[in-house]
Amino acid sequence: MRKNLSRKILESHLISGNMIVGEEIAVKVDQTLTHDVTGTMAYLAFETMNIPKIKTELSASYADHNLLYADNKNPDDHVYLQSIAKKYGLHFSRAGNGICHTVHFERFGKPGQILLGSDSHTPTGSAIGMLAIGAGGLDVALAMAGEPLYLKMPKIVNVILTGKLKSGVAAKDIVLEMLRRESVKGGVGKIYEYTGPALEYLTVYDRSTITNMGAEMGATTSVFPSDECVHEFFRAQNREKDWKELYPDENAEYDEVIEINLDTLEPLVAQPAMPDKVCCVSELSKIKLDQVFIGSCTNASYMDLTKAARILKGHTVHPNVSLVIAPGSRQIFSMLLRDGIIADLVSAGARILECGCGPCVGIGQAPKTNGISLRTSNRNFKGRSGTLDASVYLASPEVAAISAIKGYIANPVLENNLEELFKDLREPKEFIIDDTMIIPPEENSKAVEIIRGPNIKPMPINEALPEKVQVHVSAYCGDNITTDDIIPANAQFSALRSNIPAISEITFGRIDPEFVNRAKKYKKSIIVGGENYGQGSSREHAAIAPMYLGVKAVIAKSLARIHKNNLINHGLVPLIFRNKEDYEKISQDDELLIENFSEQLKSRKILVKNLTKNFEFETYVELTDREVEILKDGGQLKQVQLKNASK
Ligand code: MIC
Ligand code: SF4
Repeated sequence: MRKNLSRKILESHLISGNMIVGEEIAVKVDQTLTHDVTGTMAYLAFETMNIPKIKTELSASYADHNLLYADNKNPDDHVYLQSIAKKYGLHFSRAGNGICHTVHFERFGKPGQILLGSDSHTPTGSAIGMLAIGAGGLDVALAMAGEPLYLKMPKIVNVILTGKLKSGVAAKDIVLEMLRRESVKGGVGKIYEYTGPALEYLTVYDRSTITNMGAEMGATTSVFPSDECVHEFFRAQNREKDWKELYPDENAEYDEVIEINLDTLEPLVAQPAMPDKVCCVSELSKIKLDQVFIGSCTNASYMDLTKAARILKGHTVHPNVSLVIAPGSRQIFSMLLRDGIIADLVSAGARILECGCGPCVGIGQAPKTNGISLRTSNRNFKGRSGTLDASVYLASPEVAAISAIKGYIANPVLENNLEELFKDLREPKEFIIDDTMIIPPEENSKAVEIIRGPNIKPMPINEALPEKVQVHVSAYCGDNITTDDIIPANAQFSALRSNIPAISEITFGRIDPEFVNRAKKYKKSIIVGGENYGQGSSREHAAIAPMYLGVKAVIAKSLARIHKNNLINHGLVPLIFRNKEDYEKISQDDELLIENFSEQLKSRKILVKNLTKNFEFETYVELTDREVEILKDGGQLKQVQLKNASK
């Protein structure tokens, strides 16, 4: 068999299973990453495992999301994470050092390795020829404890890129084109593997924009080969020893093929409020803007911001627009400062934020009432910017910069001097290397004390699966419900990530403010969802908080990969409608009954009685035997507890 790159990496890490599409495989994890909004839960879980040191080759913990210190919560969490890193042998990237995904591939990623991260955009790292995969915090904790990663063998889809982008069209437009074609659920169960002659024109940062937003299609990951361009990048990072060449075999076999001719691409934009609502900028009427944000783990590289600066130089941001910019990492920030680019941005009226996630996830810089914001980030879900009535568009830094000047969403290709403006721009040959904001692991850490602030509450653990579940429908949701809908993120809510009792109070808060009272009234309940339930962020709070409020299971038309795993990990049964029409027959507050739950789970066919409407319908589960056992025990942590108790 002529092997593709993804298969080669998976095979070299295979611990068990057959690499047949859809079958469960277990692979060794070399590296992990966590950050401050998923890390606390991951380490609270890790602490319960009683393991003296992490067992991965390298694990890194980042402080990059919760950077606003409005009260004690975020700084307390950062102190906790730093003490955990010291105790268990992790690298700790301090607040100010940059966004986890960017810093990780700059300083730690290695071609050919497997990285597991408790963030849905972990695939960003696959830009350098590693397989970087997003997961819930508990999966990452287990990987740090030396457990393999279990995943369904994905389909490997070859995306062949031909042609060349014209000036003003960017890597962002390639991935927006993918979203236009594939939709927010088109990537579920797939790895997109990029090849083709156009790769020679795409830098590592361009590639990282594309691998980053593979997450928006629900893909397991997206990967590029480790070619000469990646080699150059490792040289520039002074990490040549970590580089190795990695390509798919010639004429490698793939499960599907997609071709994109870059000559034909135009600047694209994702319209509110889904990343796949993509159209050409030129199709839009002049949409007036209140805010432009250039930043996030998708598009905050040296070249992204340099191109924006070139466009902005000599102009002032439109009087009605607030332009905010956050460099992706301290390395990028330092180089932009050195080369006078920040000065150009500031002269044009840009507001510079610290290196971190910030506005991308509603942590500061919310738009005004009914505000219209254009962003280079990756998600434009309703409410994610911090206000429910905002309309958020997603586009490249080039579109963002020209639009910030004009005051409406504008097409940079129509600016006839762009080619000239970008003519001499090259990725730097050397980067500023300064790891002083990364605290390396400590050798002798036995005496290290874990420091816990008052906001850090223990991880709640589920009960064993009840045999009879007689529950009410506490939430009845439509299609494409995101984990942002289930657990909203913004400056205020993200500060509650280490406190499940507190954060559970905002479950579904933005879309269904009565949910929490309803769930509490029913004590035990079930959620009904449409297609692609739980898409988006990896936040396992979207499983833990409902579990804490007594939710026993979710019945949906289909489920997003990471969220489904999070449900299983925390003991909530992920049921799928056998006949999608049955979804319509159920209403909120209906009383449902499932009997002989564990027996039915084993058969994978679960009959549910609707006691309110007096009919029965069939659901099924796509679970391995291992997952059935986890659910019967009440989740992974409960299972570990049971195993420890029987020793
Ligand atoms: C996001 O982009 O939504 C986040 C915040 O980075 C999340 C992590 C989380 O909310 O726990 C993600 O992408 O997984
Ligand atoms: Fe941070 Fe936004 Fe990237 Fe999530 S998507 S890691 S919030 S920058």
